Amino acid sequence: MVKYLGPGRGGRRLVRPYILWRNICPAVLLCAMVGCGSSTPSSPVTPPRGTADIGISVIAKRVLIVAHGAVYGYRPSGITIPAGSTVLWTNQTDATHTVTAVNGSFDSKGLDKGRTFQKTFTIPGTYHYMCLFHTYMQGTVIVTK
Ligand SMILES: [Cu+2]
Repeated sequence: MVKYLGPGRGGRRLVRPYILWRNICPAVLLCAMVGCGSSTPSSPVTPPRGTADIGISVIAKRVLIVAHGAVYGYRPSGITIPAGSTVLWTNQTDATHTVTAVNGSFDSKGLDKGRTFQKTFTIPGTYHYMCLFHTYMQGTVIVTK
């Protein structure tokens, strides 16, 4: 399933973790995790390591997850970036949030206070995203050519 991704770096980021998990799965999951049922693990996909940052040092846009009293939101909630740009979300609230694409193309998983999530957008289009824990939290990334 190798589709055209262009010369961008986004493709490599997607492939590497997948290959790692394929190598680790038989040894770790079957031996260490008892009764895991061989289902795909969800939380370890986005480890809080800095390895993903090595090739992507330029953050084109920063989005903060903020609280207005008991109401949370992304600020700014709408951004426009050229293709190939990286967006960094930072959770500044005490609550856990996610940055989850409505079309399923990305998902930060749970971000605790102070945690960040970054995504490089290589394909132009409009990406609506939301928080799985507070579905009224919604944002949009418009990626231009
Ligand atoms: Cu939330």
